[in-house]
Amino acid sequence: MTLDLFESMSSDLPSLQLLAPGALLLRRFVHDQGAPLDLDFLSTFNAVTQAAPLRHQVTPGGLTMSVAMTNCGDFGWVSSKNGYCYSPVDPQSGLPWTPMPQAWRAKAVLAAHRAGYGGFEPDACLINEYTPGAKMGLHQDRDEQDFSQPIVSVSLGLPAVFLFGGLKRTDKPQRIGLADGDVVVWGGPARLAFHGVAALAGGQHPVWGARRINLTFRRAR
Ligand code: MD3
Ligand code: FE
Repeated sequence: MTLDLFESMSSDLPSLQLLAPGALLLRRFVHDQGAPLDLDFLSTFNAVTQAAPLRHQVTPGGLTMSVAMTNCGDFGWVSSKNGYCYSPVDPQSGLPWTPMPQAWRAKAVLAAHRAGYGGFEPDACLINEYTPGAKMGLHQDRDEQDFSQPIVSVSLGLPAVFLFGGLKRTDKPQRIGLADGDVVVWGGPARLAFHGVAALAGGQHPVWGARRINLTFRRAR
């Protein structure tokens, strides 16, 4: 069930949809402040991914992920045959991750605030790149220390179908379309929900090309 908290009659009112208790969708929130932002996001993204390139990580089970990932911020989420963890350095270079861009952090903190989560202090930003066919299986995000802090996700580029399940892996997931500029804040009872992303369809986005980028802002430590 999707509950519209604000009717979309006035274009000045932000769209804020409750997906489930604790999970709020802010449609096109990234674009609220005008057009140039798209290209700012792209050039910042290019700088961050040049410092720490996107890479296909290996799961503890030995499978290579179809989603390419990198990070910025004080900590980055890394996976290897030995397990998952948040690391202060990029294992590929041995260097610290690029600092979280201030403009990105501010957007994420503002979105969390709008969704009712004041005092969000992200210290990690995981960057996921989906090309056509890439997907993410149902999982929980439990590598963070403080589950009272939400996760803020920003979708850019091609649209995707997000799978939003319950607290048990077997709960049937809702399918939610997420498009360029959509932001979702996952906190409270939604924080430990199972979730995933269906295989990305093909297409071309005018700014991002044939891919979807997802940024997730987290409090890791
Ligand atoms: C719901 N990424 O990186 S973001 C991930 O679109 C991840 O790339 C997906 O799941 C993506 O871990 C989904 C939305 C998201 C992120 C974290 C959540 C939804 C969540 C944590 C709890 C519940
Ligand atoms: Fe996740």
